[in-house]
Order: sequence, then C-alpha cells, then structure tokens
Amino acid sequence: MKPTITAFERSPDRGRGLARDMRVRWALEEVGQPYDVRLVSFKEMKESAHRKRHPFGQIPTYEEGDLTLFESGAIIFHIAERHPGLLPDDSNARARAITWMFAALSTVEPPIVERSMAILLERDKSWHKERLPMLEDRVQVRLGELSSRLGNGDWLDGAFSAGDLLMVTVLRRLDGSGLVEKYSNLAAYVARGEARPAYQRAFAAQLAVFTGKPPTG
Ligand code: GTB
Repeated sequence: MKPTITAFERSPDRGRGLARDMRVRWALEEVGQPYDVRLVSFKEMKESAHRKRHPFGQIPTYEEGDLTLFESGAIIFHIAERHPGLLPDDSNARARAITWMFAALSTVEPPIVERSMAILLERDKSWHKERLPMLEDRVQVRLGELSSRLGNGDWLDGAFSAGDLLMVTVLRRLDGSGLVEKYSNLAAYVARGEARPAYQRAFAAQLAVFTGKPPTG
C-alpha cells in the first residue's frame, strides 16, 4: 500500500532539505517505495485533523492503510523493518545499526537543535552572545567524538544503514555553520550521503514543493 507522509506546505528552510520530512523521503527512496505527500500549513498542523495524526502538531507523519505514525525515527525504523536495504540481515549488525539510529536522534541531534534554536529564537536576548559559544562547544564535542569513531570508514558500521541516513540528516542541520567542515572525514561522510541517488531524488522532491516546479533529472 502506498504510504502518505506529511511535509511543510512552505518549509522555513526554503527547500534546503533540513526539515524532517527529508529523512523520511530519503528512506522511502532508498527502499524504492513510492509515496504521496500531504502538505500542511502551520495553521493546519495545529488543528484537530492533523493532531489526530501527530499529537504534537508537527511534521512528518506517515499513514499506510490503518496505520498512522509520527516521529521521524519511528517512521524510518518502520520503513527499514518492512523493506530490505536499510538494516543488515545479521542480527548483531542490525542491532548496531539501530543503535546508530538512536545515537543520531538522542545523542547527536539534541545539541545541534539546541544551537539552531538559540540562533533562531534567542538572538535578541542579552545573554545570547555568552550562551552561543557554550552551545557550539557541545556540538563540537559530539562532532569530534563522531569523527574519531568514523575514522576512515565510509559509513558508521560497515554498509550504509538507517543509522547513517539519520546521522547524515542530523549533521546537515549544521549546513552553513562551518562546524562539520572542521572534520574532513565528517564532511566527506555527509557528501557521500548526499551523493546517493535516493538522497538526490528525495531532495529534488522536497525542493519542488518550495519552488513549485516539478523535480528535474
Ligand atoms: N522528534 C520529531 C521527529 O523527529 O519527527 C520532531 C518533529 C519536528 O520537530 N518537526 C518540525 C515541525 O513540525 C519540522 S522539522 N515544526 C513545527 C512545529 O513544531 O510547530 C524541524 C525543522 C524545521 C525547520 C527547519 N529549517 O527551517 O531549517 C529545520 C528543521
């Protein structure tokens, strides 16, 4: 059954693929699953029809028959469980890939989001200039640790997995900050993810929502 996901009607990132529908689109493209998109405005996101899909009034959501999911990590885990290609068959390797999914979402993403929110929402506060270096330090610590673990590897644990998909999308949230570029292996890792044909298709699809023009290529 063809799933339907939700995405911003007009993404504040102006089509840079930083909103969390991008990771769901990418996962669906990786496994070759066609999907429909329901675009929602900021107003619609907070209305009861959408809150039935998402208790916190956010995107993305995922509907497939009588199943409705929210939380990008849970959606990607569901896709990865239902289709080959995003999680290894070997049970230990699979458990490690799932560990990387959690690491991306609960260890690496929080300090990155905290920094972004401070830049977006706290610029006019008297303490902003003092707080920002502290938030950047926390991000740097995680990037340094991740860089050490990745080393010369192409991916975090053997073949590309849902763990890499999530980690790359999390690191992309630092786009334009110059922070990832301080670690050449992490910059190459993100570029490797972005070069995947499935990523490119997903990126083109979300960009087309913003430009109003159909995806090219
Ligand atoms: N934990 C949830 C998940 O992983 O699915 C978080 C979902 C979430 O934060 N959704 C955001 C949302 O719906 C969109 S992705 N926000 C509206 C609201 O809360 O009212 C976050 C996001 C938004 C914008 C940018 N940007 O412009 O660069 C990047 C990321």
